[in-house]
Amino acid sequence: MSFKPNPNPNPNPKCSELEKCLTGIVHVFHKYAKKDGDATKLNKQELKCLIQNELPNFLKDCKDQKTIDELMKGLDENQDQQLDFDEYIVATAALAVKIYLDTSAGKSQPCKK
Ligand SMILES: [Ca+2]
Repeated sequence: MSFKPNPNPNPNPKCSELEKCLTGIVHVFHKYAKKDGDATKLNKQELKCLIQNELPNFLKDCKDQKTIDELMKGLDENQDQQLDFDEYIVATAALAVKIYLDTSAGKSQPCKK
């Protein structure tokens, strides 16, 4: 199956906040997954780049290779050493749950609205 990332990742300005956020989640996956030519999966290096560039506040303690290795192992459900979109979206949802729980508990957020 051929795959073509959307050349225009900027959502329509009329899109709602949630629509823009969801589009952004997909765009970030495409942006990093395509670096090795296979736009359908994130390898370990692509995951590391994604974390360093896109989650510098949320995962600031996940920058060393050992932590990246452990994170990949934990997220890689089918153990193929790569993250497909399903595995990525589970990780993204888990982060959203953590943000929700922290917000509900009154903890401060690094990226407050
Ligand atoms: Ca995998």
